[in-house]
Amino acid sequence: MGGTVCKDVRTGERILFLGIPEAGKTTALYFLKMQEVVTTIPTHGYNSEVVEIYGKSREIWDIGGLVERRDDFLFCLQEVALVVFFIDCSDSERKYALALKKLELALCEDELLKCPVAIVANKQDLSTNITVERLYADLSGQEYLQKRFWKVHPCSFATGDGVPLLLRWVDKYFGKEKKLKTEEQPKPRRRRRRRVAHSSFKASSTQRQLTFMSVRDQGDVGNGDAGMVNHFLGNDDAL
Ligand SMILES: Nc1nc2c(ncn2[C@@H]2O[C@H](COP(=O)(O)OP(=O)(O)OP(=O)(O)O)[C@@H](O)[C@H]2O)c(=O)[nH]1
Ligand SMILES: [Mg+2]
Repeated sequence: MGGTVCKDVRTGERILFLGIPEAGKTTALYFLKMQEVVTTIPTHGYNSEVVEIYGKSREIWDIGGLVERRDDFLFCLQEVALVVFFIDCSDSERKYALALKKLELALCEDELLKCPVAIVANKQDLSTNITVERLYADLSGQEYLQKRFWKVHPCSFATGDGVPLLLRWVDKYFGKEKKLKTEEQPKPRRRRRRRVAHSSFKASSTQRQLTFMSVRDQGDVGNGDAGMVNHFLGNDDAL
C-alpha cells in the first residue's frame, strides 16, 4: 500500500503532480509521504519526495501551480512515467476552465504525449460544483487523451477517500504506453458455395433467397461485433 515513509532513493523515472494553484497537489504529496494532512503554503517552484506505492519507491515531483512559464517547468518533463493532474471540483467555472486548459497544454508537450494520466477529481469531501460525470464527459473524446491511458479518480486528500484506488491505478499504469492497434482491414468476403443435393432440396426460390441472406447477414454481424468489443475495451481502458 502507498503512503509509508521509505528510503529517499531517487528512482530515475518520476510521477509529476500538476494542476492550477490550490488544486491540492502538495497536500496530496505529503498525505502520501506522511499519511497525514499537513498545512501547506503555495508552492513556488516544486517539491520532490520519494514515496512508497505498492512496495515500490516512486519519485514524485509536485510542481507549483504558479509555475506558468513553459521554460520554468520544461526541466521537470524528463523521465516522466506518469502524470497526476489535480482538479479542485469545488472550484468556480472560471477556474475549472483554466484547469482544463492547463491540462491540455501540459499533455501536448512532446515529452508527455504518451504518458498515462490520472485525473484527480479532488476535494470530494466538499460540495462539488464540478461532478465526476461532467468532468468525464468534458474529457472524453479529447484528442490529447486518445493515445494514452487515462482515468478520472474522485478523491479527497482530507479524508483519504478514493486514494487507494488512485494508487492502485498509478502502480498499474506507471510507465505504460498504450499500444495503438493499426486499423483492421476488412477481410475479403469469401463466397460460400451452397452444397445442396438438388434431388432432396425442395425449398422455393424465396426460401432459398432468405437462407442466403441470413448466412450473409451473420457474417456482417460477426465482423461488427468484433469491432464493438475492441471499441468497448478501449473505453474500459480510458475510463
Ligand atoms: N477540503 C479539502 N481541502 C483540500 C483537499 N486537498 C487540499 N485541500 C486544501 O486546499 C488548499 C490548497 O492545497 P495545496 O495542497 O496547497 O494546493 P496546491 O495544488 O499545492 O497549490 P499550489 O502550490 O499553489 O500549486 C489547502 O488549504 C488544502 O488544505 C481536499 O481533498 N479536501
Ligand atoms: Mg503546492
